[in-house]
Amino acid sequence: SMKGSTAASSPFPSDFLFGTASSSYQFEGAFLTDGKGLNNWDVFTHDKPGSIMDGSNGDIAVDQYHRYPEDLHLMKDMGVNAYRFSISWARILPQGRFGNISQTGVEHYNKFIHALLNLGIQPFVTLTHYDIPQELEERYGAWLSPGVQEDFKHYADICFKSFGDRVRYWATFNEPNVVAIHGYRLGIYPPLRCSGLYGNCSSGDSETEPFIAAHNMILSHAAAVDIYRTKYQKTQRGSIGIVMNAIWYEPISNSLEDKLAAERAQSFFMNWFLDPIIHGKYPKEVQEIIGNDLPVFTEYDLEKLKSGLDFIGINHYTSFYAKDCIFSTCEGTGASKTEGFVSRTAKKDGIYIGEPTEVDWLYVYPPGLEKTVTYIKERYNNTPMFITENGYGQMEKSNSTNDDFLNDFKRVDYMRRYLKALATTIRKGADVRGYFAWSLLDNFEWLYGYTTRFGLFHVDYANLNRTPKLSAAWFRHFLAKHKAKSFTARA
Ligand code: GBH
Repeated sequence: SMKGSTAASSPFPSDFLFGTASSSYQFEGAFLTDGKGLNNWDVFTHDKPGSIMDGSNGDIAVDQYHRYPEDLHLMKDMGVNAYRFSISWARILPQGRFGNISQTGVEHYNKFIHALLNLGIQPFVTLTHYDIPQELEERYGAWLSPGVQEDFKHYADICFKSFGDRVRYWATFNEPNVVAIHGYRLGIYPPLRCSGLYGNCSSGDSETEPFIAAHNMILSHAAAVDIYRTKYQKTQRGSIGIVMNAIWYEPISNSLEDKLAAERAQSFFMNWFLDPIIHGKYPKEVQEIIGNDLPVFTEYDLEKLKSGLDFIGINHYTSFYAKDCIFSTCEGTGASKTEGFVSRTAKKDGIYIGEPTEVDWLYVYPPGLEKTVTYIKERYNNTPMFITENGYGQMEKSNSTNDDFLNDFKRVDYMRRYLKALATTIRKGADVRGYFAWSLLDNFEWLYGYTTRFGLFHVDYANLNRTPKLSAAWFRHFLAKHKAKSFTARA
């Protein structure tokens, strides 16, 4: 039998955070309400509605800006003890550091945080989840310029000062790896920069700009952590980390070449950010392959990077196979230098890595969660981790009815199996401290608009009514069982 626990006890520690995750642009709506400035996603969705599957935008989204009291009660009833959300930078600083703080913006989040704490729900706050003030793009090209580090530091400082007495968990970025790749290599997220075989952008350079943007994001993270450590952490006693998108890459064969390819896939996707922040340097493979196109950290930068982080946030949904494209040819897959000469596929010998879903990038492979956590645990010396997102999406069809969505037994099955895999890694010693389901509600799913639903609660877009799906009831039951068991374990 297991050390320190009984058969009846929960594998999740009693202070484990269980919640749902969200982001400002996908949830809030309230487009220009109370002095909010324009952000990059406002401008993108308004200028290029054809880029979004249903031509929609986040102007109203699910109106959480106004409807949060109802949403907090849904959470409370479900029995969660934490909520992950992001602050809209342009609501706090409509013009970045080139204008004033919006007091109404600050007040909104004060009320919001207060309401969460009143219900015993811990705020887990992300500073930027893809959306940034448009002003920064227009002034100097945002992430492409070192000037952005000053802006991010200024913004972070205001957030720590305004909310830090009540916030225990801060994440600097949500998925900076996705921003760098989608915004500067593929050119499909703002600021839509790319070149060559990657897309048909009018400007950008897919081979160099992703690395410049990433470099400035890494240094912006470091600047924010540095200011938290020097000015706030001693008195506020919170922790600060970063949230990465983490895909499990399974070598497509047992060959050494494919094993190395899977390792390179991690280095070009995740370690690209975590290595500099935790180990003070870019991964060896990235240095070797990108060479002179990889920006270099100065002595001053290296000093700042020593601030590191307190936890790693992991957004994990899916797994893929990785195939080597250095020693073998990968014709037609576009797996070039910029992604480390790895090609990613969902199938091996005609069989999917996990059950495909209605979402074209999402395959159900629960062992991928355990393998990802173990990989991060080993590479980063068991730094505390949170599963900051995990979830299952379903597509709206022309003949869909609300009932098709409410009876979401496939989402229940997904969550049950992924949580079981998480329990296994925790039993084996991984220091994972929380799990956030993506998402509380159906919401604005970026390029997929409102056509893809990830919520535990269904949103009827005709009236914004929220209705629990089977998964909400299941999660509630799961949490009650966990609480009972952790109580037994402590008793
Ligand atoms: C997360 O991104 C986001 O943090 C969250 O805002 C979002 O709503 C949620 O997932 C659900 O999508 O290039 O083949 O990967 C997950 C990472 C990155 C997955 C973009 C979908 C596009 C297809 N996402 N990706 S692919």
